[in-house]
Amino acid sequence: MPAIAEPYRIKMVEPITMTTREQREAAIRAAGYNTFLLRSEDVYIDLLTDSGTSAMSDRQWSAMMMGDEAYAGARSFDHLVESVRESYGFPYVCPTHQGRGAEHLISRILITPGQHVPGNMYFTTTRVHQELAGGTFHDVIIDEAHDPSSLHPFKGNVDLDKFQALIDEVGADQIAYINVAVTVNMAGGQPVSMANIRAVREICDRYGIIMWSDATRLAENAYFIKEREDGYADRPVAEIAREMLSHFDGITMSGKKDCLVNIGGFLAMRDEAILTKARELVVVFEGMPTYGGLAGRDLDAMAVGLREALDDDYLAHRIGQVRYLGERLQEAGVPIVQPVGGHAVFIDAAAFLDHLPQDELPAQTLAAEIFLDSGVRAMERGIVSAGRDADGNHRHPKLELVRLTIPRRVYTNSHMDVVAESVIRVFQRRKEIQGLKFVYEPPTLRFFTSRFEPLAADAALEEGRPEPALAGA
Ligand code: P71
Repeated sequence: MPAIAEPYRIKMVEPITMTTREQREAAIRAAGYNTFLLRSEDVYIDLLTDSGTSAMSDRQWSAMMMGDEAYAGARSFDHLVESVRESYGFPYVCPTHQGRGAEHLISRILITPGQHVPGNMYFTTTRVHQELAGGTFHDVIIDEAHDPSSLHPFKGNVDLDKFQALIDEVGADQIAYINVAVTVNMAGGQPVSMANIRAVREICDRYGIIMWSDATRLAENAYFIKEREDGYADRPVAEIAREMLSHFDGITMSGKKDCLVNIGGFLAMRDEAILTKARELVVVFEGMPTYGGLAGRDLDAMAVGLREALDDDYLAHRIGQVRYLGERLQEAGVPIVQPVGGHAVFIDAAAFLDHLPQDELPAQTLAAEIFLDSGVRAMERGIVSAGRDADGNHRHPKLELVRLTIPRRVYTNSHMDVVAESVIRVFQRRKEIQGLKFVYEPPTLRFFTSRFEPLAADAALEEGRPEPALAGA
């Protein structure tokens, strides 16, 4: 493989701080062992998320300077609509402050309480809004998605039999819509094939079911289709993305990923009746239908960014960088979700810390340990993220993962080397690591603000030993 360098050069830099082990111990303790609660200043390499963390291009910054901040009728909105029409092929757009704003609106519009919403694996904010609207989420992703070692090239695919079985069970009229995520975040950034999208469309047409997409990482999905699906190798990614989206009735978009902006989102659709409803709701919850809670300059940055993200050279480097980190970890025997996905390397924390039962929160523990080792911040995607079911019990997801999420256009492969070395160091002393327990848990989306303590503190107390250094205060 020839080396792929960044298809851009650096015009502005942001210094980052390096910390001592002592400083990191104090920081993670103050954060209740939750990497969401760390102060960014205490973080060396921030792989918490690829959401809103992209570096914008000079073209985006100059578009921002031209933003139209009129309350109504701003031309920035027209720029976004033009860009979405051209790149995604949807005639109608309703901006929102970010992805979950769009999820809120579409859930209210399409779900009648009591209805069902199939999807290819859950996403936290998506499912919450479906449930708040009175819907019940059903996972219809293929089984391979739940198996970290399966090498299926399209682990995001919808299992057509599961989808059909749900239709047979509840009746097509009780299905509000199907939500197909491209790529699937919680499965490890795994793509959906064009053939699968077409097959889902056929079922939807047969039963009159609305086919929606969470298109948050659609550019990365299109790149995987180019790489892996017959007949697409010579097609520009932008064209593949257009074809993918041509099968959907509409999308929710978190612009913070594949629109390369720090804030923003939107709904886009073909049906004018859905647009009308979205406009009725957006004024209540977000802002005027022409700005949806964003500044004019944010709309302009998004209009430019969504085109840039569909560039073949950008994507080859982007996906290549994520893969580079994944391969370094794999060579050292660190268990990761395979194949490496589009936006992140997911460490299989259940296999990494196989001496910890899931109730001792292996992924939360591992994320804290990686931070302690090097100041690299990762994110828990396991039992803590999955929350509790309607009866108040922990959900036990099959995947117990730590996500090393790569921001777009921000870090170099030297940063990836530092990350790999740190994870490998922690791996080498994994047997010494003890789990965590909850000390504070909020009622919804608990991963954001929960606080934890090391179980080692309990054990030490019971045995009358002094607490280990990390467990105090
Ligand atoms: C990510 C995020 C941001 C996030 C959200 C919740 C918990 C932790 C971090 C956001 C997504 C997403 C998909 C597939 C919708 C949203 C919501 N992802 N769909 O991965 O990945 O978008 O953040 O703009 O509201 O770190 P929003």
